[in-house]
Amino acid sequence: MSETNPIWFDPTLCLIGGKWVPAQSGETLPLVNPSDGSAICQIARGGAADIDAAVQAAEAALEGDWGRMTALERGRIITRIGQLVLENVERLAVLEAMDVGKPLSQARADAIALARYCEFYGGAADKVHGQTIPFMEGYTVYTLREPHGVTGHIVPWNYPMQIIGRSVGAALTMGNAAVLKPAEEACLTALAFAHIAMEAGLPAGALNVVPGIGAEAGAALTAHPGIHHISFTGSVPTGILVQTAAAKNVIPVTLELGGKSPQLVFDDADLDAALPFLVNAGCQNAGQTCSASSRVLVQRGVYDEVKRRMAEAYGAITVGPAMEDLRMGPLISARQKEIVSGFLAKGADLTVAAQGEVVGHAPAEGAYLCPTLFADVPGDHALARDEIFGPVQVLIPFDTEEEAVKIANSTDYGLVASIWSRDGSRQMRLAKKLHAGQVFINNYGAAGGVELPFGGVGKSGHGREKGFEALYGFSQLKTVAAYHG
Ligand code: TXE
Repeated sequence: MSETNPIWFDPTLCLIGGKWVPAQSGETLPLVNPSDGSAICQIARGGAADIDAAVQAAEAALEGDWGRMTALERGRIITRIGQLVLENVERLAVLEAMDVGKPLSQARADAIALARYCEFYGGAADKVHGQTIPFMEGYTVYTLREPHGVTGHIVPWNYPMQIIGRSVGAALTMGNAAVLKPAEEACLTALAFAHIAMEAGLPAGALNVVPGIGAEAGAALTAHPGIHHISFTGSVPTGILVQTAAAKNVIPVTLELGGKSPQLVFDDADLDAALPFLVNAGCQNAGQTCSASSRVLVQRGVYDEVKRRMAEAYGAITVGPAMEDLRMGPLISARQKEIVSGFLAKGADLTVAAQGEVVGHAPAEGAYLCPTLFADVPGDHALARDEIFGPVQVLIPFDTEEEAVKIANSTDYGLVASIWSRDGSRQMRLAKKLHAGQVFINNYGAAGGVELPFGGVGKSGHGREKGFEALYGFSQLKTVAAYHG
């Protein structure tokens, strides 16, 4: 690689059993920079043979050094990975900005979050205990937390670093050996992370990375009989395929399938506090966030004011190349732009309250789209119910608390929700009533909190990642009942 090339490793290779090797087919795929449509580099087009080799390498790691390590030793390595990630934040941020199209400062925040996951899980490694269970006279009963074995991780393109941190980080912490299939649209930081992990002393085979197409490498991973657990983040249709494949091998899956997350703004809300969250939760990463708040439900008493202030904020949003670090970058690809444009067309009957602006010098080949705020949207409109996964938010007016809850709970999804109100009783009431895996009161997202269990209900998926809860998900409980008289 040349000195000016930000990719400091050979991106055409897979990591299998501690060695960097090409796909067995010798084939590669192009990675495209969504900011200008240019080719970044080639990546390996992994397939079933590479996945099989990766699973075998993971099995060997479980039989070898990695499987013999104590929790403390694993924790130290994972913490060291976190330290190296922190030392490489800028390099990782540049890769992610180039690959995903997210503004540089958002990519930097993702790299820091990846380090934070490693710190959190590295420190937690020797703090996950079994229990002793009081039982009949003559017995001693206790439980052991054991790894599943080989875990499969299918990661999307929107937050590669954060999703690798929460999923691979937790799986390694519990002593599993991981096979990671990053998204074909964006996999540079997955490869960089693997280089860093090896440098930190992770034993060969504990982490294997096979880039490739979903229907090829991804499907081979989910169907492989040597995989004991799969974590998947992505779309509902692919999640169904993943769960179906896992069912055939009778293995557990964690699915995080996005959402249509609402923010509920009541007449008594602190609007100054709410406004930045209302807009940012919809526009961050160009709306390509699983927990994006694409619906803002506003009580009539403050509806006009919220609409006016959100429209003002939208008018100030500038969109441009990721490296210029404006408020918003391009979408991940021309294909995603087409999907989101299709939704915008479905909103032709709606009122556009405001749009942001794509800077004039943004390359025509980039996947740019103006962020759009729709007002007065009926709760049952397609734009108010379907996941759009782009910079589009809808404003929905409501009169009563009951009506707000009914609209909020009316989609198939249930990932995140927030309540903006000063009424403590209402906060407690609605936190219970809202269908969501996470509810925020007078904030949105709690700054990403790696400590906070995360996952959905309904079509948003099942299982929990992040926090200690993920460590329980990436392990299984063995009960030992000893009779000693
Ligand atoms: O998702 P896919 P895509 C949603 C969002 C977006 C839509 C399409 O609405 O518009 O999905 O995006 C791998 N077996 N989300 O097409 O197909 C694939 O290689 C195994 C929400 O990118 O779900 C990639 O690594 N794996 C979401 C990953 O699955 C397969 C994030 C995600 O791809 C596979 C991304 C198969 N048959 C998209 N087919 C979120 N929850 O944040 C594909 N893959």
